[in-house]
Amino acid sequence: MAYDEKLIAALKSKAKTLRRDTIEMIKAGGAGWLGGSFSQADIITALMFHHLKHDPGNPKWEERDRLIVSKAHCCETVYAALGEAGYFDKKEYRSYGKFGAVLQAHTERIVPGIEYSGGSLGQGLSFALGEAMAARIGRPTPLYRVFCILGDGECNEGQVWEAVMAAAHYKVDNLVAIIDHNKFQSGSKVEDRINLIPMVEKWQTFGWNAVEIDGHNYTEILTALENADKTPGQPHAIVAHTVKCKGVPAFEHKNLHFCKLTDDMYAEAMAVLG
Ligand SMILES: Cc1ncc(C[n+]2csc(CCOP(=O)(O)OP(=O)(O)O)c2C)c(N)n1
Repeated sequence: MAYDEKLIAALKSKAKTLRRDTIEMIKAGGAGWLGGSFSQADIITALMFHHLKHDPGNPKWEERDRLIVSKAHCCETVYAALGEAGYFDKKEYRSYGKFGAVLQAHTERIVPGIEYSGGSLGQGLSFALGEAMAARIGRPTPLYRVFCILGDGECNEGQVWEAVMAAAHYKVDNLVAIIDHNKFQSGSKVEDRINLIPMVEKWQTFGWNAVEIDGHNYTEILTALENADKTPGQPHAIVAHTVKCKGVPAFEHKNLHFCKLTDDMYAEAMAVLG
């Protein structure tokens, strides 16, 4: 599908802002989830600033699409998107991770716009499935769509595959799972743990309409999201190939999972994002 160049340029610019604000939060908090926040930044941007139906002035609007970030440790780019969209004042970034602050190091529903309090991996897809099924009760068409971002390492955890089976069985077609396939989890490569690669075939075998894309290419992200809307009768999985730490070349492909930000790293990042 072809998209307006101005739209793509605007989304790229937003993603740069999200990555820059993520760095500012991690600097303020002393440490943070750099790698997985940066790998999902383009997906979050495409959802929040183009695809989702939502209203920052009315975060609890009943008809809003739900964004469930199951890899809830990667909170900084989510906060950055919400702050940028106007859900809360960006000055909250300065207290990120501090005792008593609203913005903590895993997403919590206390924050306007956050749908899911997480931290224990492997549970968000079940939560998302419940939300998606609720949107269908007593209605010919669902009241809203539900998007769930999972980590690839997370797919080793918890209830992920129970939710996958149930969603296919009940043909929950207003549910879209997006797997941030950055090939790393906390301490190692995903393939060196319980290997789920190749990933897309597994979701297909379980009955999902599953595709794989480049998770940093906006044309591919937007096309996959639109195609999900046009394909009824099955839940949808988008396996997004991403790069951990994408956005600052010196960091890319490194497993900066939960890390401190040295002054040198801050300067390196700001030279690209500032
Ligand atoms: C149930 C559970 N087990 C272990 C952890 C510790 N943990 C935090 S992040 C992480 C790795 C997650 O890897 P992935 O889902 O690939 O995330 P990403 O690389 O995108 O940050 C682990 C194991 C956890 N939060 N929850």
